[in-house]
Amino acid sequence: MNTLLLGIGAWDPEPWRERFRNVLPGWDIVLHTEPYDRRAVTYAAAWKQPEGTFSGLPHLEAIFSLGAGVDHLFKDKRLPEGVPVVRVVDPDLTTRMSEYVVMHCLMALRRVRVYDGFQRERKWIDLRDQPQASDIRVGLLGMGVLGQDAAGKLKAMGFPVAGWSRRPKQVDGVTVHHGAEGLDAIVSASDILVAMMPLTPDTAGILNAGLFARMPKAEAIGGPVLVNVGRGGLQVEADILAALEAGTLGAAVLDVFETEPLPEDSPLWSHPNVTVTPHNSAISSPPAIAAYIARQIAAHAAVGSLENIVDPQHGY
Ligand code: NDP
Ligand code: OXD
Repeated sequence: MNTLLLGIGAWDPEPWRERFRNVLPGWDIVLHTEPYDRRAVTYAAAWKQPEGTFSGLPHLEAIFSLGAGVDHLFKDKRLPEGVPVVRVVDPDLTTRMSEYVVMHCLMALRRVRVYDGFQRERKWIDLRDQPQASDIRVGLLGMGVLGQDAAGKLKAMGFPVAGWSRRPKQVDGVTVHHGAEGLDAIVSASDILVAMMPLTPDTAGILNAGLFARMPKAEAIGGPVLVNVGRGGLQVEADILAALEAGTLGAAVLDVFETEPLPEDSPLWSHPNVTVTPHNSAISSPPAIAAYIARQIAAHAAVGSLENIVDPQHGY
């Protein structure tokens, strides 16, 4: 019997087993925590699996991440070489991510947190010096599927948008910088910086004190704003807190963290200029993800094709 192995470390795997049973009738859906025939496994799906889950599977054809990111897979030193790794690309996820990014850029523009504070203190204060969206530059670190969608929607709201990618890239109406040499150009010209890139050896810890110090003063919105929806490993949280204290950063909107769930004693929870969300800026429907993976398995079995394979050399 065809077997799909689920290597799910961070969530309850049983609802996933049920979803896959619905879309892969006749398949055996097994969990890494239970006994199963390793020779029967042809495909695997994963979210934060334990190290070595996918080694010693002689007939494994492909591994599917249950999310858009694949850093959880590539940090497994025993990931089998030569087996394609596929990530989620889903229009629903992309739309939700753009909603989050546009919403937080608008909230920063309109000083929503500041007015919330005034309201709590029953203070009728009008800051008056209201900038326009066209005054506030948004830089998107990462111009892939998510970055490009957000860029279009931010532009529609009137924000000047620039992007940053690893390789040179043409995107209509957006200046895209690239590579290490392009980083300074985008950082020094972004009042709001949105990290929408994968966690790889090249990007780990990139959101640090040195980078915040290069951002403009962005006085019109009370200081430059960092938004991180990529991965927690991109940011140095101690540097974010220090930059907020020093005024180098005006605010931070964080959906992802060095440690998830964010530990209860993290000072980020209670900082007045930090917004914390629980890695849900862009959740997508689990049944839609199971259906997407089942479609890919059918196409691969029939004609050998797979979409959205990641490049193991670059880790995304
Ligand atoms: P893509 O692979 O489509 O895009 C990644 C972008 O990052 C590309 O533009 C790529 O450059 C750029 N990039 C990668 N490495 C570097 C580097 N070293 N220097 C400069 N740019 C780099 O991914 P998606 O847009 O679909 O997703 C991005 C990330 O968002 C995911 O990897 C995941 O970590 C995160 N995510 C978070 C979610 C959440 O709920 N918080 C939900 C979904 C995704 P190039 O174009 O040259 O390849
Ligand atoms: C992710 C996702 O990769 O939720 O974070 O898809």
